[in-house]
Amino acid sequence: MEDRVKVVVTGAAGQIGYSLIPRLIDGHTFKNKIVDLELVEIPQVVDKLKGLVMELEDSNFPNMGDVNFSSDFETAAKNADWFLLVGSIPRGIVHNGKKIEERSDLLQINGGIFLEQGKAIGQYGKSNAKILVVGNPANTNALIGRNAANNNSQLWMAMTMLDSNRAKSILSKKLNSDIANISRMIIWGNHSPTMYPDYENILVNGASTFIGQDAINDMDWINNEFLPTVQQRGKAVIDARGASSATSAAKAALDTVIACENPTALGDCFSAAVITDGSYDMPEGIICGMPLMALSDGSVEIVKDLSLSDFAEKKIKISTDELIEERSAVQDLLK
Ligand code: NAX
Repeated sequence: MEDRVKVVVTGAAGQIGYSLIPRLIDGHTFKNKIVDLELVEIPQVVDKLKGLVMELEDSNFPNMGDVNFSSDFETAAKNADWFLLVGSIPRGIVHNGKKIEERSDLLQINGGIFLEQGKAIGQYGKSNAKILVVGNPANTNALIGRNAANNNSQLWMAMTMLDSNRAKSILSKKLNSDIANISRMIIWGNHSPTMYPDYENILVNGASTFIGQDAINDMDWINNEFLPTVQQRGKAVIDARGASSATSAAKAALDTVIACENPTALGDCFSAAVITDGSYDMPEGIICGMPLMALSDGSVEIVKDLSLSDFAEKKIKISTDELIEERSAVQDLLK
């Protein structure tokens, strides 16, 4: 194996990190590539990563390359191909003597982290680096990071694959179909309870004429079960588990990497939030969940030829309005 890929993971000592990092080097996510890992944590917990590195060594993963851990993001960022930005400060934590409950406080504190990381990525990351923001509020963190990076050849994404996987799982049960048979599952908007999981554009069994709307034909179920269940699933997991989604979030991050690394099948697309460019009449300059496709040259583009019903447009507007509000709350970090 000659090809190498360098991957930076922040929040590496957190619960998503523990599930995510081993699977970056198991040969499945990056096929036939040696994976060099840069694991980044805040200074207070960085030493814990020594234990994780010991476990990685003890696991004999076939694609493991060099593994470093540190709290120095700039050094870690040098020549990296991928950035999985998982680290952030969760709601409820006491930060500088204040309990962080408000979304506006969360936006400001995490925005500060993404400002610094964005600058380093723009300056030191590879020119074609791909960045996946997992840490919440993911869309607006990605907007701040992308703006600070000021490097348009890099691709900034916020993760909506978990929402897309959740939606596929629920639809597959409703349609009595294998998950593998459901494609083109798009999450529009913000990774928040306002997101819009687009059941109308799904393909079932790859048949392009058999779209979700015809297949489901049950608006009561859409409005009262499907949409709220997908939108509130993160909270439901917290209520049931006493901790936020971790293994499913890690799987979704890996799914996003795999979706970007391999050309998308004709007619399909995958979900992530990227900077809007005016397509589908979305307001420009927000990081919004969109349908994406990976091309054989490694680039990723917005799929532009889908149609949206009036119902979908109304729902998506609620979410893009929220993204515009979030952007206003962090204006000072976007200069
Ligand atoms: P944890 O609290 O277990 O881990 C987060 C880790 O990030 C901690 O170890 C912390 O020390 C580290 N960290 C904080 N600031 C950092 C910085 N500046 N540089 C490097 N590391 C830093 O959280 P976990 O459960 O792993 O979740 C991580 C993030 O993912 C949270 O923001 C969470 O809200 C978000 N999620 C996003 C999802 C999505 O679909 N986009 C779903 C799952 C998850 O809720």
